[in-house]
Amino acid sequence: MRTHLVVGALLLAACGQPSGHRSSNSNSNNDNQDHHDSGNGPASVGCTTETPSAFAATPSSFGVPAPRCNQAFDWAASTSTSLNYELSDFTADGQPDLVVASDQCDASVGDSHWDVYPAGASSFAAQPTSYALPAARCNTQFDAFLGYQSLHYALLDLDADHRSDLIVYHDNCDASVGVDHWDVYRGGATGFSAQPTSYSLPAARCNTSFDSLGSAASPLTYGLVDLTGDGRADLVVTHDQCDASVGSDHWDVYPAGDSGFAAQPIAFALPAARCNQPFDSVSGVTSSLTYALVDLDQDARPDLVVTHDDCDPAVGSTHWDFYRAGSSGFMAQPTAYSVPAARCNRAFDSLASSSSVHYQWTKLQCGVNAMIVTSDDCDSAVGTDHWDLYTGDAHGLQAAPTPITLPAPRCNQSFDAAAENVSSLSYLMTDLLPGSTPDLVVTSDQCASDVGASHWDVYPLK
Ligand SMILES: [Ca+2]
Ligand SMILES: [Ca+2]
Ligand SMILES: [Ca+2]
Repeated sequence: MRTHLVVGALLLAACGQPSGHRSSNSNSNNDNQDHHDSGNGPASVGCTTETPSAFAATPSSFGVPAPRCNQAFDWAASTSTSLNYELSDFTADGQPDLVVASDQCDASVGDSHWDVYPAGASSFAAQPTSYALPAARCNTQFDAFLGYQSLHYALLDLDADHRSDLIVYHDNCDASVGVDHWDVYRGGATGFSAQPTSYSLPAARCNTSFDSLGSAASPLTYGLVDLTGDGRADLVVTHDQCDASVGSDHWDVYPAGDSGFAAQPIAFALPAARCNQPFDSVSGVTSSLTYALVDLDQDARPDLVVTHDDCDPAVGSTHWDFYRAGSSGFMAQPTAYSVPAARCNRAFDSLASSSSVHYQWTKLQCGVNAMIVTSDDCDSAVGTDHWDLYTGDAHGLQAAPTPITLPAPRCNQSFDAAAENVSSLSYLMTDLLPGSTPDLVVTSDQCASDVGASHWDVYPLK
């Protein structure tokens, strides 16, 4: 069963830096988890940026392990009952590895260990390496990448060492978890620590404890965002029903430290509300205002970016307004970030669009920001023979796009989206080969049965 789109895999690693854990967006819990990738530091010194112009015309073969439990590795992730796996970097070298969290044909996987197939130059290892798991707790095994039954857990690189840590943030059998601390099993070279470390939490606010990785619900809205720029996600309260100033003139930030979040928050200044909409969430799509946290000036702190404002039609049409993040808050006044003119009557007033024009905000090598247009209802060549790329600098996106030549369609399916998982062809853009440039990776092709069974086809971006 291939029903699992790895959205985070579209956000590509910065040059030479391992990407942080990419969260899986397929869970159906109500926590509104807001995982922010903390691995995108400033562009590396000496990193050379060249605007790419094409994917390779012919693919390279990248070996995948043999099918397990009658399930082929024919997509980037699977949550089927026979096999639960995903792409995630467990060797801290920046390349995503294939990690199996459960296998219906091998009960030890998900009980004592996960199986990791490290990625190499031209294949994943044929045989897996065991990655040790902590013992089950509250009658719950760690047999998935996140849990939300009696035990709530997820992967997050809490100590910024480029290895995912296993965070238990709620435990039906231990009421202290999620009240005064989270339990952290740190990720090491050969497994998670057998015993958890306590990671302290601030006191509950407005009768709400921090027993989730983020909440969009009243009375307390919070998320995990690295606002201090040290690579560790901080606990950020953006709305508090018991304190009206939070979400109106500042957010409360509890910086992440070695052994916990700070006990007392730092006030992080907010700009004034716009179009009657306060900035009371880490990202907002309301009827009047669309904004998100994006590091536009590449200083490792996410900036507050308004991409649409009903009260100012120029925003989203000629430019975005961004409020640069500093050490104690966002600037009070915005800076304009130019955006290209609308295409096919679709404005660039969002980070992604899947209507008449498909576009997606992304990161290229060296952490360069860019917008990729993968299809355009008014221009059929886009998505059949090329994508359009608008690269960004500190002031905005290019006004005119650079075409990126695509490989020829396969099995009658053209590459008209950044990721597609349909019956004839499955592909995604991710940084699979060593070298930190994005690759177009075909994981299955109904017209070529060996793809997904013995190898994936990889078209590097050049
Ligand atoms: Ca870690
Ligand atoms: Ca931080
Ligand atoms: Ca910034």
